[in-house]
Amino acid sequence: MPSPADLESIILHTIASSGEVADSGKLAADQGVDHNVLVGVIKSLSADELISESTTPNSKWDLTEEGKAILATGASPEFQLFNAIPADGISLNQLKTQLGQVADVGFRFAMQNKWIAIDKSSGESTIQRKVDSVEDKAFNLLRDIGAASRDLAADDKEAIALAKRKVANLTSWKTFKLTKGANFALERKKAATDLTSDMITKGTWRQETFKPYNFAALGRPPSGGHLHPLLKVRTQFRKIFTAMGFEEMPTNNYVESSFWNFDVLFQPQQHPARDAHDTFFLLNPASTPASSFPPDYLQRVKTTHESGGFGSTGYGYAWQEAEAEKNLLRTHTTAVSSRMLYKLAQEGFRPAKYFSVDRVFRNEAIDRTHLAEFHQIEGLVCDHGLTLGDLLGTLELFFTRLGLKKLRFKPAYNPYTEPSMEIFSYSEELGKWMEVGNSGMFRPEMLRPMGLPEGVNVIAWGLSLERPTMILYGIDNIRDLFGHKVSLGMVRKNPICRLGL
Ligand code: FB9
Repeated sequence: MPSPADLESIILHTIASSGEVADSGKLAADQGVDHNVLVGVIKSLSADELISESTTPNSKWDLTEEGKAILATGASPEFQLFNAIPADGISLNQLKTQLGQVADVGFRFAMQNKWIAIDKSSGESTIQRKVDSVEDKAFNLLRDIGAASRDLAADDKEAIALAKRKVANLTSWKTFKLTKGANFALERKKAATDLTSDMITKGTWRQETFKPYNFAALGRPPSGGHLHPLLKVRTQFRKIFTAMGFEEMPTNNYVESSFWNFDVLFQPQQHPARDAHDTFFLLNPASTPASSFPPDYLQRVKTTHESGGFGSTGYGYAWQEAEAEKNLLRTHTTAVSSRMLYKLAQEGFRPAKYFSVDRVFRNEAIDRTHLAEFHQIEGLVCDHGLTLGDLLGTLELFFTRLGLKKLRFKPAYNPYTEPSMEIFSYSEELGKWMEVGNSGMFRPEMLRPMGLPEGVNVIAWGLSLERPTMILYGIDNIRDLFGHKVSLGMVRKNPICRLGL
């Protein structure tokens, strides 16, 4: 049995010697191979344009089992019925008695052929012959099909009539006529799959045939792979926030202006957090022109810092645009919250619940649990008449979903929230209270200049992604979790406990 490689050579040499392979079906028969195997070789040669193929339609009539049964009786049912009718006629019942189940089929086709008629003149229905003799064409055609002695087209009407009687059927298939292709050769030059440095230095790439890219090819299934624990814990936080009806904020800008990161939060321009010792300022581009900030909003922010408003005395200093223009790596995702709240005010206030989980950057001393960057998690609720009680209740709901039930709150200070609270939870494992976040109500000096309606408040809180992840995965040095010294094996770690209930 020739191999596909043999078949390839047979095809190429046949075309070279006689100009073509007239019919792939005949070639398959001559070689004693299944035509489908030969088609595979044809498609491969054709893909590389060694050969060209044209399609030849083929069809063949065959007998069904029923057709073979009729052939074995020597005559069609209608011919048998016609010959069983005496000169003076006969009833259908008598014919059924004589011919059995052949009578019904024979009656139907003898009537269709107009060989017989029903005579009711004597009161009882008898079947009479309408002609003296008939030719059993159906049987003759069955005999010729069975013997494959007649060349029948696929649309032969008599054969189609037999197919309708389910005594014959048509099989159709394609074969191919093969001729030389654009790249015809007796030997297939294996297409190169890589452009090597050797080809380039020697210039042999000019003679190479390169295998075309198959962009539909599936990628190699990865042998393994693990999500980083931070990403897995981020997904869990996303599920908790989403379940609480919060919408994720767009946080895809690490670089921010001091205006959005500090000034709009009513953080004074002399605040130590705005010093280069705590914040990463950019050298290039060093600033965002103040003209790109909403001018009316900028004026309200300036005035609030200088002389207050909304019951505030402000800070009483000369607010500098140049300071607000300085670009930095955002120190908190509250910069994103400020943009979202401003947008909410400008588009027409509606109650909203937002959250964010993304990287923030602080130019601080690093230690076992702190790097110069971390992932901040922040949640906020903006609505009419929110109170500290709403904040406490929301924090209870949120941290309970983390599995942190016993909470205590400690007054704290943030430049942009008043009141502010540090959040603590009692850890049974550690046997002590641990800080789990910070929170507060955004000040009017932040909210009013945005244009949020009177009476609308915002409760907000934040925590880090690294701290819970390190606890969940039993990692006590943040460098083993995040950064260039992380061992890749770490991503295979399983959590030592679950986040949540
Ligand atoms: O995440 C923190 N601790 C934490 C959180 C969850 C947790 O889960 C348990 C296992 C289940 C365990 C611990 N902290 C906040 C507290 C400390 O880790 C702290 O030392 C480090 N803090 C970071 C800031 O460090 C420079 C964590 C980070 C933090 C702190 C405050 C905010 C965000 C992140 C905030 C805020 C805020 C306040 C008001 C309005 C809007 C945002």
